[in-house]
Amino acid sequence: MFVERVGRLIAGEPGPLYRQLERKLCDAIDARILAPGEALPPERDLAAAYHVSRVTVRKAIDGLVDARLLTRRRGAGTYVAAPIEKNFANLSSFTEDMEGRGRTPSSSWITRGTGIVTPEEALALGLSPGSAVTRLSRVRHADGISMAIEQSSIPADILPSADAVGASLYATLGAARPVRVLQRLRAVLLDAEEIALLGIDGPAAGLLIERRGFAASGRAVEFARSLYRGDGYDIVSELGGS
Ligand code: 16G
Repeated sequence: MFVERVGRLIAGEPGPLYRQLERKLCDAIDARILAPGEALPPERDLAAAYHVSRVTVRKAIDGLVDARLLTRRRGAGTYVAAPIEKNFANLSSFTEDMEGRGRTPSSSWITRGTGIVTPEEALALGLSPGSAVTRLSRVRHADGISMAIEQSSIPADILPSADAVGASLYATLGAARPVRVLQRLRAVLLDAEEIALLGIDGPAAGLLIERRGFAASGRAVEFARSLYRGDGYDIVSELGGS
């Protein structure tokens, strides 16, 4: 059925077979015959269905993974890419962002706890040395797919324990959540630990956002490092307008 949807390869057409297969898949993705998020059949099934070698299938898929039209999930196969459109200039939480796009957010904890501020946290949060902060470190998922690694430090008098945080940090902070942020963004190459936490194949690029969030009172309430996977997001912004 897959071959009927995507189209057959034409014998005798010039150029390598993998290019022809790559083009067919690309056209089917463009025309939404293959839907965002849809799983491709395993390589061996595609090779059998198209009467080509697995090497040919792999080369065609590699080209489309490089072009970000397909994504490979370790141990789970190949999927049509479904990047999240994110406006990094807004103040929404990860949970709100995902729910607004009809995706189901979830998180897995890496670490959480309360400790004494590091000099960097003290500076970012305007705290005196020796003050306590609560730290959370989470892998964030959309529909079970890893999207980002997020680390947040919150003054402990605002969030005494990370155990109070359920699905959403900002929901827990309530009226103390940030309403203004200062942030810097930078492209990074993910290290081996980050690749393992996200469960993706390396080498991979990411977008690192460092944020200081201020509550309505003007107080710095969050110092956060969010590492977004490069193939998971399209950055969008609206400029000008009335
Ligand atoms: C966003 C924030 C992050 C915050 C999180 C709270 C950026 C770059 N980062 O991901 O600083 O901790 O939302 O999400 O926007 P939550 O309420 O779902 O836990």
